[in-house]
Amino acid sequence: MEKLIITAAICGAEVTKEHNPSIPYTVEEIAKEAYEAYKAGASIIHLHVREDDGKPTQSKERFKACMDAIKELCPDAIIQPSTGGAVGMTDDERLQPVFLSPEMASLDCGTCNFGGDEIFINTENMIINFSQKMIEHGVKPECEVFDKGMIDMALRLTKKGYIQEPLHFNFVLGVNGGITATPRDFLFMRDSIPHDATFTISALGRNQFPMAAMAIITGGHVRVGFEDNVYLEKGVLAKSNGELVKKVVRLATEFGREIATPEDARRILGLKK
Ligand code: KMH
Ligand code: ZN
Repeated sequence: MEKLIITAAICGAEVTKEHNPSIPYTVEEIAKEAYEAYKAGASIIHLHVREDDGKPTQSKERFKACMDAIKELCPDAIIQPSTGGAVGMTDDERLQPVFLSPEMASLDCGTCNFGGDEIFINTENMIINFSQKMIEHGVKPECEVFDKGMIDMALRLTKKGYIQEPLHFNFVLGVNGGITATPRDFLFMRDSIPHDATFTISALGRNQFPMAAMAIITGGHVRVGFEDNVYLEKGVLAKSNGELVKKVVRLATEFGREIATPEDARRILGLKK
């Protein structure tokens, strides 16, 4: 089996210091959390950024400041900015980090309910536009799929030439409005992507580690981090993203799966640095 790529989603847009005081907001806090995750074994940093007061932003300048600070501490880490941002942001707002030509970025492949009255909007034309901007700037998309229909959307747009291969999917499981974080639904997703595509599992809340184990034993890759889960175990808040990454490394080691370095991850994902 290929080595295991661990992505750390260190910050997200929805969780706050009220959920866990270690959620990073400032440039320094974000760089430190990225470093803790990287040191523990993460090769990809999925990045959202915040204002100093915690408000989510997609500002190009703020992304540049955070990416520069992360690169100082983690010189070879793959930085993957979010183009999802936060619910309610405009397309132009969300697209800003793509213009910094990062190696990767998230590409959300469909609209879904996002809990309460929230709707995370990603129309077909938006996906085409975001993907085209990524192609123009040499950015590999991580196709974020919250439900099976989003895989079909990504495959259809790939066939039409709007999304470039090789495809890499992130199965985001357990969003309040998306597919559940269960082995059955994961296998349905896994069996719906082409054999030569790679995939990562991001499962929300208490399902993060059980589903990480599913990814480890089925040849997938794993995303952990505060964006998806703030607990190390039931009732115990994680002190850092590094603790969450270390737990995945322990699981992978038990199952005999080696951890990918950033260089390994670039090879596995077909990234050209
Ligand atoms: N914050 C969510 C609304 C992504 O990073 O591309 C969207 C999200 C997905 O987190
Ligand atoms: Zn995200």
